[in-house]
Amino acid sequence: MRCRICGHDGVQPFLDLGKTPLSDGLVRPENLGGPEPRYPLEVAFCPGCKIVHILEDVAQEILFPEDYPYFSSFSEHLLAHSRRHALGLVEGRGLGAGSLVVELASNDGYLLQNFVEAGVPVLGIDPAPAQVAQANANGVRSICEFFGVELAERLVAGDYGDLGPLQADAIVANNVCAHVPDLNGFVAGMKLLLKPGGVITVENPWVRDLIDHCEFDTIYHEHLYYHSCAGWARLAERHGLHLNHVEYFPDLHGGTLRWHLAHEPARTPALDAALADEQSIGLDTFAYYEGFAKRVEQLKADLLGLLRGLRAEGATIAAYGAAAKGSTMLNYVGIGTDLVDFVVDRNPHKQGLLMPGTHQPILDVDALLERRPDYTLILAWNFKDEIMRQQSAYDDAGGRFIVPVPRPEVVS
Ligand code: JHZ
Repeated sequence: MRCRICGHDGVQPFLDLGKTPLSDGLVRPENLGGPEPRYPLEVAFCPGCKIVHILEDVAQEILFPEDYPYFSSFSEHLLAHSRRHALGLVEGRGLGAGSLVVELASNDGYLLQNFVEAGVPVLGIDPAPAQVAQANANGVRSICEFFGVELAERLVAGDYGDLGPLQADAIVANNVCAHVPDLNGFVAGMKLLLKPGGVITVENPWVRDLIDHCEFDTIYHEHLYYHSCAGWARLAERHGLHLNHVEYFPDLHGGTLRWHLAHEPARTPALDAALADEQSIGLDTFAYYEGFAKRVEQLKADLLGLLRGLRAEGATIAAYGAAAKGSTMLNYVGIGTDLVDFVVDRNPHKQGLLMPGTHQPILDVDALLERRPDYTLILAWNFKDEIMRQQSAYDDAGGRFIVPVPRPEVVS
């Protein structure tokens, strides 16, 4: 019950999703029937630092094994968003051949490749070996490491391979600050690595959208924290950084904020407005989170009712997206192979494996047209527009989609 970030010993739980398997722990068919550990998944609000946490700490080596299957490059929407972000930094900060951009959790180089194209030197840092190998093969210089103060110290001192001493003009940390147990060490490391006058941008889904749109499935063991402006203002202050600006991307991952931090103060009216807005709705108080569990239970009942009803009528149902959030959805709601036959996903690293806990086989997306399930539950609902556009032939052939959040709905 002690907060990992500020040490407060009275964090307030508000949602218990029971024991679930690891969301990216896709099962090899040959291991079916073997042990598949489940871990408690309970969420709490910290009245000290205002950050929402899960209570369970699964070891990083277990959460992020060598064969971690998430590759960022399978969504056109995310690639386009990342390109705009990169080009915006190049132009806005005047980056060029003499600059350095460091990305933390750079995955397969999906974002940094835009800087490389623009002639800006980069360094990607990510603990997943296959993704780092892919990035390097694509010409995006990357190292395979977990980031924290120690690594930052080595990089700044020039004590890392032949990299030489370095500091960054821009540090990008997208969808990683939910994943790091020692978030204080991570932020302190970013501060060390940042040149005077440089900028840090951090993107993460906004906890307000999680709560308001019932995006409970984005809660899983990899995601230790659920972020807000109120939380980042305190974190930045604790580490002697300035939180200066925030941008909102409502259609990315269910609602994403991008925070801008620097050594120097340059606070914008947009940040002031966002902080005031969070305060006015009480996002920095426990009351905001109290009714959430009931709404999650209702969504579970509605989705189960819908799927069982369709099955009772003889309909066949598949799912789209072997996403980590898909695993929370299937396991918490209790959607086994009796309701959903198979899951499709474009990522070949996921195909041929089985969903954690519920064990639907993961197939190539062509299976939708080949097998023509009557309904397809979009587990990667954050990309629903892109997926439905891409699957227009399935739609034309009479297939229908089910979008599970903010409330289960059949669409076509
Ligand atoms: P996706 C990811 O979570 C990873 P996940 C991570 N845990 C994180 O923090 C959040 O994002 C923010 C597939 N797909 O990205 C690709 C298609 O097959 O929403 C993915 O397997 N065809 C670090 O795993 C999955 O769907 C498509 O056209 O919950 C989407 O997973 C598209 C667009 C995606 O999130």
